[in-house]
Amino acid sequence: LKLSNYPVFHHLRGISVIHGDLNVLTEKVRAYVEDKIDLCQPDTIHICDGTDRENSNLLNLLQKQGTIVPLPKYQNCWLARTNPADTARVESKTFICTEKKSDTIPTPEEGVKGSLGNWMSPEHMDKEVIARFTGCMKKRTMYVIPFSMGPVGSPLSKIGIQLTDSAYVVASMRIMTRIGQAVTNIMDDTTEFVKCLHSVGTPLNGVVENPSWPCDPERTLILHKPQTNEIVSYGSGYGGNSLLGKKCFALRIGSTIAKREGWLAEHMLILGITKNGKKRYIAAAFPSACGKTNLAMMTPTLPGYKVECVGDDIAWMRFDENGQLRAINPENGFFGVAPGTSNASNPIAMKTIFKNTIFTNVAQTSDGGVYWEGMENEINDNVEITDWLGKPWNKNSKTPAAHPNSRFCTPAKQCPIIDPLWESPEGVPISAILFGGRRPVGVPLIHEAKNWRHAVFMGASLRSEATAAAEHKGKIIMHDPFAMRPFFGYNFGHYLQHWLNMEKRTTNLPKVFLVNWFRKGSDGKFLWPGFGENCRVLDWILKRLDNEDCADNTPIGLIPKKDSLNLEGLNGIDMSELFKLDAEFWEQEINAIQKYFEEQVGKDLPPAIREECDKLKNEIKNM
Ligand code: GTP
Ligand code: SPV
Ligand code: MN
Repeated sequence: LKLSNYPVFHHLRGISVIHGDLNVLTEKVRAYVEDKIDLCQPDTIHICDGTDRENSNLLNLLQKQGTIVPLPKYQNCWLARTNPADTARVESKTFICTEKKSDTIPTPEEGVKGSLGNWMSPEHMDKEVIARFTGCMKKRTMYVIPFSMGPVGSPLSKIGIQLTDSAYVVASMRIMTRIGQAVTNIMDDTTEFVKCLHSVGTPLNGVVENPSWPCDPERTLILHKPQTNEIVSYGSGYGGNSLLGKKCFALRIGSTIAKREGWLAEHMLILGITKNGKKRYIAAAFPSACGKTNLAMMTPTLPGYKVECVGDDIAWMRFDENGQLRAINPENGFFGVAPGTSNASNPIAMKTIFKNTIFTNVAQTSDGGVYWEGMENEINDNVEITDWLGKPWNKNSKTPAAHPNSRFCTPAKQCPIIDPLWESPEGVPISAILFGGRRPVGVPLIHEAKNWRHAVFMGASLRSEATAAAEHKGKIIMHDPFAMRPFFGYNFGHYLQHWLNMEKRTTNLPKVFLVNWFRKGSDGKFLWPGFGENCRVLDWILKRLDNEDCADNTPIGLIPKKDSLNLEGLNGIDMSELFKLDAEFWEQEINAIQKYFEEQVGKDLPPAIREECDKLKNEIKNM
């Protein structure tokens, strides 16, 4: 296997560099790599250059190892099947490491188990790291991935160096971030970078059960040390645990940097919407698997509207010198939920994902394509289907064909409606922020925050049905403040104060709304058609941005005045059910939120949020 045209006589700590040029690494990067070579003891080193040729060599290698299979129905598409024990983020094994516990998580009430993140001491972290990483890359290659979150060289971008023993991770990072020469070219000895160490690991007994997808689920651990901008992830190859630029860097470490530097790192999509030639940008925070990718790529059903996509998962936002909030998407690709994606629900995604894409844990068709729940009308009746576990599957099977958290990993630039400014170094101007979640009961289709404090309270109170994106079982309603619960890099109480402080940075705050596409009727069916029809809700938001008098005040916020939500051409919408405000429901809701704040955030809860809570409680009494 000829891996490169680089000479093979370079060594680092006595280990051969089999690909790439050592000289592109700065002193600081080299010192970091050497330190981790001593710890992990790889057989060989591969310094990623990001070239097409490197990529096709890695894909060949992965195919030879049986990690991926080609999907000949499409162009340069691949299917990876993970170990069935390694299919989602593991929140219970994800920790933030700080000297003081209270820097990481609020102190819960006595006898209450904290649910706003996990803390570990740095000493404990060092012990756990040594136990897992010592010699963990023996007989393996250590890949060195220089990467940029955000357009290379943008003042808002940040650089990372990920070390990993997984070629799948390299191929995926190449799609999700900007990697290689473009990044090393702009680095010098003063360049700061986030240190990201990853190994898929080997179980303690030394037996790798599934050699095509090595992992160590029993000892999986994902650690973050904000003080030194360091991430260490062991035991899992699944995206959210292994593509360290994404949740670990862009959100957890990112939010701690953002706190220090006065900006926001959020679990938000960014979209541009044009109506009658006037364009606005909107950011929206929904919990995992709750509709960000779908909204970011929406095809509006109303004539005269155009939606363009800047990003589908993460926004880095700051107020510029004119007090305008600006956002960049730090990512370079979409790591999107596959099930439910179809030409009916998300035709734009369908036009994006059938070239240069790595699919993970979807089902496979006998004509060399993919299949998942929701694609029933997209495949030939005569094809045979193999499920994500590699077993024959048919429509009568009792288990799903694709894992509910199966994903596509696809380049953003392939999206036919990618926004012309999606790589703009200064970011796009944000006019509105949306929060949302899966609320089958009680929460109306849309309501608007009364002011900034109320908006922060709204984000803090966000709740949603659990999804397959993490290890939670069943469809319980979980608190998921700001859709960030799994991704806070520091104490949530301090995070709330940081958001409240934004009021001091500008006189031009974005308007804030809460949407719920998921309310159900007594028949158990969704009351709102969703997807492309969500443009009707965006249309109402645009009217509010233009200060149109189209909202009525209610105890929970502003809702559309009668007939102000454009329902033209849409039949059978039960508006009274969609917007019904039930006093009993809201009393329970505010009590649950108050209990959550008192138990989980306690003395770290900013007084302004406690006041908002009391205010709402009083207003609900008059409902
Ligand atoms: P992460 O990538 O996990 O952060 O999730 P995401 O928020 O990007 O989720 P995504 O857009 O992929 O949505 C996942 C699920 O929500 C899919 O099953 C979709 O079919 C469903 N969904 C998205 N939008 C709507 C909608 O407007 N109505 C309904 N009923 N379902 C929706
Ligand atoms: C999420 O779970 O919110 C995702 C997918 O966007 S992952 O990158 O795996 O976390
Ligand atoms: Mn996400």
